[in-house]
Amino acid sequence: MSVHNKILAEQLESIGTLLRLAGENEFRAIAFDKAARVVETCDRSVAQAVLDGTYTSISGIGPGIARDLNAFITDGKIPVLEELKARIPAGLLRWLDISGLGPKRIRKIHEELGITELADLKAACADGRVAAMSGMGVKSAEKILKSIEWMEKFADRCTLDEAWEAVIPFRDALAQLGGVQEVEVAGSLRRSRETIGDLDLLVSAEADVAASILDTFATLPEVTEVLARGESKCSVRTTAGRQVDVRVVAPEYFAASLMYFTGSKEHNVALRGRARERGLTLNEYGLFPLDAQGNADLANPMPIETEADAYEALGLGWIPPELREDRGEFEWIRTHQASDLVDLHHIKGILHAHSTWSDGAYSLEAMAQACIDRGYGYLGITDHSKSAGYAGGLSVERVFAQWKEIDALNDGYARAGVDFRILKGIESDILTDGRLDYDDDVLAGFDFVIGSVHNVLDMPVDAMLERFKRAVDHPACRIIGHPTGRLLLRREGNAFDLDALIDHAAAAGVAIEINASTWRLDMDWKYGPHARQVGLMSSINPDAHETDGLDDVRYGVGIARKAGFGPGSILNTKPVDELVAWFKSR
Ligand code: DGT
Ligand code: CA
Ligand code: CA
Ligand code: ZN
Repeated sequence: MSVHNKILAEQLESIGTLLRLAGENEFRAIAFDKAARVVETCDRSVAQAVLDGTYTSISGIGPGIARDLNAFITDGKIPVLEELKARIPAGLLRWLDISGLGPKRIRKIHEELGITELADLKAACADGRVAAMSGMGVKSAEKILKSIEWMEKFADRCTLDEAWEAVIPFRDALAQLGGVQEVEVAGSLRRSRETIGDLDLLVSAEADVAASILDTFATLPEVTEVLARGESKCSVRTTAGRQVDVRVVAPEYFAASLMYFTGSKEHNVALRGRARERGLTLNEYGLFPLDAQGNADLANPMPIETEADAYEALGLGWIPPELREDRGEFEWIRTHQASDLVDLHHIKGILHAHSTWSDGAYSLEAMAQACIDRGYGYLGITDHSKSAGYAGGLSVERVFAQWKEIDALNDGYARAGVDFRILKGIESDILTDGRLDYDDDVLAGFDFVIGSVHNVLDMPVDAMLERFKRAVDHPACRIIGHPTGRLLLRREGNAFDLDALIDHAAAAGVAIEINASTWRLDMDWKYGPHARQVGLMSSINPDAHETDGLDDVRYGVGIARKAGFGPGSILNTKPVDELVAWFKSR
């Protein structure tokens, strides 16, 4: 139970910072700063002193600070800090990461300009509002803007598509080098997490070529900085701001290493536990028996040539990387196998896409052609509904006009013998009271309706749940779009009880999409086990606003696999006739 002094000092420092950000008494903030410095420079364990009461002999730590530290040591949380975090808008807390902008100036800008989001601060720096404030000026505004851009570029996490884009040149370059037997992406990217920190690559090669492989790696054109270099590993920063870690391991260790560096840490901990139960020990080099003294018998490794061998030796089937989060996969694999999960080749068509009829960049015909080119059998076009004025939402007249165009295009496909169909869909706003955006007779004319919340996202959670439930109860509603409204790395979604909505939707026979846009990936995969338990249908929807956006389906598939969904739970694995029958079945 020993918490390092530095960690305690950081907690106290945070309290001081947040007190200033909240506009509290400056002397109180100073007291926490001082205590932080005392703790950091103390030459004995402050945690120990707090626990055994001897802290009274450390000057600068009074009973109040001791109580706070004790709370952190025993509970991991300090009430005053939690209270401050809850009280200060989340947007402002992000501003603290802007280098060169302290809590006092943040507070001043926040109060004078009435803004809390990073994007708003950026705008205010760009349009002169920050520069016009007393004590700021053009130079300060420019500096803040630079820092924000820097922070965004080098933010320590990125979206899935950005991560793949960053890692592919490295993977492909490594694969071509002499002596390289295999290259695999490991880490969170292999697990298809919704956001990615650093990128992990694993190379199988003999030790004598490791140095030359790493030399090439470190000098690839995408590298701007070498962060660390060792005999068998190297970390670099890419020109796009991503960190890439590569490790070279001997072929005989590759399978065990791949398992280890795929993670997650939690999954690995559970695996090591299973190994121990079987008198074995698992590490990044392999699986070894334990001798009578409980030490690893490194001279006698278990034969592990593939990940599947290792899982088998631990009494398990091969667990797909997406499931390796220690969230039920060890149970799952007892009654399932990897091939039970939905895969990209199961996807038969596209639902949820936009055209120039509303805010899309391509004509309906071009979007349909892009689907045909990708081998899909249908496109359920879902432009925005009439209330979405900002996104060119369709008036009733324009809905009818679009239907005409759809009929004409479908006639054309039929005449030309193209096995493809456009379905008449709409992404209907769910109004604040839960109504859909057209009269019932108009809604009944669509092949399917997606109900999405696009405004007043911050309503109280109970009201938000009711709003969604009412939309689900409308007989025309077939799919709920991006339920929480989150934008990854940008804004939190509404924290209403999504499990309750899942129950409600499953009972009503309404699907909840997995929005495959890498900014959304909403609903989140963590709801998968509950959704499967109650028989919810989902749909992997690209929400494409341009033809390239259709390819986001692959990220949605990764998230659906993480959620544990099989093809039978995903609407757009159905051929068009079955799908249309499902839409009509309500
Ligand atoms: P990220 O990078 O935050 O998106 O998440 P991961 O899971 O890629 O984490 P990362 O890059 O720190 O580590 C890659 C994998 O290595 C991780 O999933 C599990 C494995 N691993 C196991 N133990 C350790 C450890 O003590 N340190 C590190 N760095 N990795 C470990
Ligand atoms: Ca990583
Ligand atoms: Ca890493
Ligand atoms: Zn939407």
